[in-house]
Amino acid sequence: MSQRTLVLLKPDAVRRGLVGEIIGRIEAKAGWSIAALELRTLEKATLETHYAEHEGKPFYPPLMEFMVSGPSVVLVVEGERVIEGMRTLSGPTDPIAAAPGSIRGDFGSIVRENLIHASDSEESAEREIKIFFPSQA
Ligand code: D4T
Repeated sequence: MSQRTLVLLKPDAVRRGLVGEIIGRIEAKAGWSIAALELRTLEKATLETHYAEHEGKPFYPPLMEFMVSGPSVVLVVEGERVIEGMRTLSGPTDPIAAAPGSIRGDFGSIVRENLIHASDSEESAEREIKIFFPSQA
C-alpha cells in the first residue's frame, strides 16, 4: 500500500552533516521516493502545532528551543508502507535503546537530539503534511 509520511531531519542532523547519509538510507529503500524537500528554519508557531500533544510536559520548552536552533530538512516521503517503514528506519525515541542499524541507533545518544522525526500513523501523516506543506495536502 503506497503511503506518504512527513519526515524532519532535525537541527542536530543538519549541523552534524548527516543529511546526505540519512537521505541516502531513505532513497535506498526500493520504490520509496522523495515527494517534497526543503531546508527550513522552523517557525515556533509551526512547531507548537506539530508538538501540541507535548505542551506542558517538562521536556517541551527545551525541545522547542532545540527545534528552532537551526535549519531542519523537511520532507514528504512516498512509497510502500512508508509510515511504518520510516519509523523502523529511525528507531525508537531514545537513541540509546535504538538498535544499531537504525538512524537514531547509529548516530544518537540523547533523547532530545534524536536526529529525525517521522509520522507515527496515517492520521498523523495527513495532519503533519498539512502543517509543514500546506500546498501538498
Ligand atoms: P518525534 O515526534 O520527534 O519523531 O519523536 P517520537 O515520535 O519518537 O517521540 P515523541 O513524540 O514521544 O517525542 C517528541 C520529541 O520530544 C523529544 N523528547 C521526548 C524529549 O526531549 N524528552 C522526552 O522525555 C521525550 C519523551 C524527542 C522527540
